[in-house]
Amino acid sequence: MSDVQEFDAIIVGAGFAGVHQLIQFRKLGLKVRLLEAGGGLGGVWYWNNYPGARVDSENPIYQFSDPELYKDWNYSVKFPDWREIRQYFEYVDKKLDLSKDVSYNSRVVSAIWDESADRWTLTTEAGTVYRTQWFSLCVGIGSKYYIPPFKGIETFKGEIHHTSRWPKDYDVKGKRVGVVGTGSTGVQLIQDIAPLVDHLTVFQRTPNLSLPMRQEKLDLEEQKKLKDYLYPIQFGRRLQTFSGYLHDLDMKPTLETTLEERTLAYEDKWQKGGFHFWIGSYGDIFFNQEANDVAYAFWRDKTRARINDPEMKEKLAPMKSPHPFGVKRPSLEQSYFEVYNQPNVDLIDVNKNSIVEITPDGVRTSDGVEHKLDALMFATGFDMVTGGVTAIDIRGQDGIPIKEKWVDGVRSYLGLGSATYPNMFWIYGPQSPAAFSNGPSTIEFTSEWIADVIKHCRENNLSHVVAAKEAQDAWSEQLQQIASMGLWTGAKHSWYMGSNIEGKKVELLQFPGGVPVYYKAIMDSAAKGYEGWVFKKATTA
Ligand code: NA7
Repeated sequence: MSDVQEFDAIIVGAGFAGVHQLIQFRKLGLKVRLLEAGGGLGGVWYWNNYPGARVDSENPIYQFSDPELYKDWNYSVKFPDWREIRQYFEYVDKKLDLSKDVSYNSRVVSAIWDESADRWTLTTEAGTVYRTQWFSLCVGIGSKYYIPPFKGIETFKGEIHHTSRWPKDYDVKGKRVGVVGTGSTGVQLIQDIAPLVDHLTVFQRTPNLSLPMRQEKLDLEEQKKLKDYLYPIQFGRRLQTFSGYLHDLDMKPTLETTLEERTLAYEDKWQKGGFHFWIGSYGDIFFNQEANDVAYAFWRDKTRARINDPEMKEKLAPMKSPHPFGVKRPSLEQSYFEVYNQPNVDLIDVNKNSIVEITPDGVRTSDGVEHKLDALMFATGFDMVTGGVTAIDIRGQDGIPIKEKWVDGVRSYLGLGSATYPNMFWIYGPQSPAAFSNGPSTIEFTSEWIADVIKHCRENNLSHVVAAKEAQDAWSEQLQQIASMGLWTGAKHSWYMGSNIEGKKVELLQFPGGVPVYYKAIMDSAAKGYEGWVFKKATTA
């Protein structure tokens, strides 16, 4: 065991969460190491380099709120692409000299708790072993990609990839490209490559109820002026809105508005773009089907007007909603629907013509047609929210892997940790607001909460802290109870519910009560002496 590396704290994952956690742990004076599977900082922005990959959160709030960091950084657009976000991470890295505490290309495969020593042993794929008292999982919600087990997949002769492993510098110009999946990734990829390819064949299972992004250039001088007086207010505002954005849900019931009133409101949100029409509009779309139908009708009519062919209109924006609007995550698009007016683009509805097999030359559908392709790209998503956690063999006090524990459903307390897994926390993971919120908004206060509880342990000679089972059961049940009031189950396949992955337990995986309620819940627990958490006294002072 001589080459075991000892640390106070190990962080796994170097996206927004891991980087913030590293900064916090340094402030505490911990001897800390961040282990990252990729070759750079950025998390999803390190891996997702497909053409068109860009964030759907709008700036200035898709960055850290520390004035020392934002004072010298300026995004060029409201919704930056992966390149610019990676530049942002490089900037933060340089400014804070982060990489000296990071081990890249280090994928953690197991984490085993040693109760007698109150320490975790983490092992990487390459066999490097680390021991640590504190263990923070910052693996994000989309780190384990998913390709459905299509027959014949190994026989395809052309380029075949999941979108999160897009081949570097792969040029689609003049190629016949197939894309399976029309989630957020598919929409971004399709609209970007459609003007370049020779032919595009899109395989769609569920139409994406995408919203107009309305991208904007950000003026440098204007940004500089706003930093002094407006940014602090905007960053503060993130804790007061349902999703940690600057806009908020309107809690007035849709059907209590007049037709004129709501049409004006809808039009306003539509013109503002981004998520305004979704999580900046009437909140009852999430639990009132009638209200939801009204919002869907507005979306549908706006969208159909952009599509020329009547059959295409019905495939992309059907008269009857494929599922309640907004219970699957809408993508933000810029020219997505116009793509389908191009003569070189086919849209295959796999509900009517399912994918029977992948052949050496393309994809055969159930109508017998072989769609000839040079490249086949799977925009088929991820084992979202839980996949990054359960991919690691994590064993706590009873030695049972967390993957097994969660077969019948996620169990967590406050979306921060789980009973029998002491000193292990996660940020932006299962049963937290995660992707129901702007990432950095939730990440920052959660990361601070974890640093605070560690500080509390160190000041009070406590060697470990673990979620109490009763508190965990109450939290998990309350979450599913709130979920049951909503329309979430109205979508057949949805990563929000885990129903995008065959055999995965169907349940809401994120906390649906909004950022302010979540923030209050975790802060209340801390204020009441960390109610719901159990501490162990250290044997030595
Ligand atoms: P998503 O949103 O899970 O989208 C995956 C897409 O792949 C979606 O359109 C699926 O259809 C489709 N899919 C999955 N399996 C199949 C099969 N077997 N046949 C045909 N089509 C299939 O993943 P993304 O990467 O787009 O986005 C993930 C999140 O990352 C995103 O929401 C952001 O928060 C960032 P379905 O809709 O399930 O019918």
